[in-house]
Amino acid sequence: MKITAADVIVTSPDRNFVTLKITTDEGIIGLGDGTLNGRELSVASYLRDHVVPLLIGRDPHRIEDTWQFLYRSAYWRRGPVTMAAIAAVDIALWDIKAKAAGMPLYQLLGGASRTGIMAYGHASGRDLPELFDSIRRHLDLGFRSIRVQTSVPGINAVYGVAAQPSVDGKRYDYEPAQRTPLPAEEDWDTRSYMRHLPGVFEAVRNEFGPELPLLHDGHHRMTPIQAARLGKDLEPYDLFWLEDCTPAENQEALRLVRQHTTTPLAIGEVFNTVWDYQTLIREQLIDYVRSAVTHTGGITAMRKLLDFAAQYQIKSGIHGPTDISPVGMAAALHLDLAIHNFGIQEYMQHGPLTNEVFRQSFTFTEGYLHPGEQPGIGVELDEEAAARFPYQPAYLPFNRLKDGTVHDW
Ligand code: EZ4
Ligand code: CO
Repeated sequence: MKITAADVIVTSPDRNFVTLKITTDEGIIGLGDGTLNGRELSVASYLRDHVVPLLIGRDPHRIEDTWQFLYRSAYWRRGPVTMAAIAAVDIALWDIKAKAAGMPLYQLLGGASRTGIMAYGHASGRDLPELFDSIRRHLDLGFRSIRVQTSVPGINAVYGVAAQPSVDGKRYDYEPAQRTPLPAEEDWDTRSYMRHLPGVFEAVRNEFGPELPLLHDGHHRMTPIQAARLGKDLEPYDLFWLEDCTPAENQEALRLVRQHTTTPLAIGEVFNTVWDYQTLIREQLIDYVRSAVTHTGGITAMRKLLDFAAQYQIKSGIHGPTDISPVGMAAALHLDLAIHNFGIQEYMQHGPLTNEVFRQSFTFTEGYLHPGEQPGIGVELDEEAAARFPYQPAYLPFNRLKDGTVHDW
């Protein structure tokens, strides 16, 4: 088999997505996701200008060789743009191989290790009644694990809170990137947040009982000692995980956090290679790996990363926000089903326009996702529908403290 064409499709149904479509001389087509929120056109250019010409004529079955070739021949290693582009190629090649085999991808990864994939949804509220309603809505949708994000008194806009006003009028939790010409400015105060959060978890536990797995995303905003303190303060509420408590390019910081708290820690949605986890995994400083298949070099690299993590009893918690396209989401589900050290899968649910452009075989039943039995990864792209939604500039917001200092968002 030979690759005869590779096309980059940028579409913006509910938000921007970058999709790579690889065509072969045997008529088999593979899809890959290279979406990088707020920097989509960089990946599109990397693919179109620098990768597509290298793919024409190659044997699509040589996935490992193609991965190594794209990684090593670039000379400039790692980085979110490069690794999202490599992921797009890798996912598309696995899609082709599984279609050629006539099997859903998870069969090629060793077959199913479980019957369903436990997913968590995003509940949030500006106050407790709104938060409780949101949790109940998620329980009604079938979710059996729930992430809890809340507004904080004195702060106007907090990451992850759905109902707060956004600049472009869209629901905020659903898509934090806003279609604005410049990034929206938000405000932040870590001490107010740390004072407010434990009481919210206490109220949620009192209302919903001890059983329900609860998660929380700190979104990179604390210093190591603040994170240690928050982890301790949240221990009575038995979190499934505390995510991104510190900006984790400083891997050593997690040693301090770890010494002080037994709250499980999840890190890595902004990482793009196994090297970003070297200290975190070897020293067992985290409990869950948060990488997205789309941002960490695809199935090939994620499988190796998660096998490495498994040696240390660290589990998967693959990133699944709406800025991962249905193609990247489906790729994650095949991996989730196959690996032994599966932990949980984030599932934010795409909007109706996205589902019109990307036809999907995966299912969500009573809290469990399943990638389906269609050969390949199980996603088809409706190119006519995609063409109706051209790219729209959009930025993630950023934070300033009360004195004007830029802070991690
Ligand atoms: O803010 O993917 O856990 N999920 C998250 C996401 C990220 C977005 C950024 O593009 O932190 O909602
Ligand atoms: Co996160």
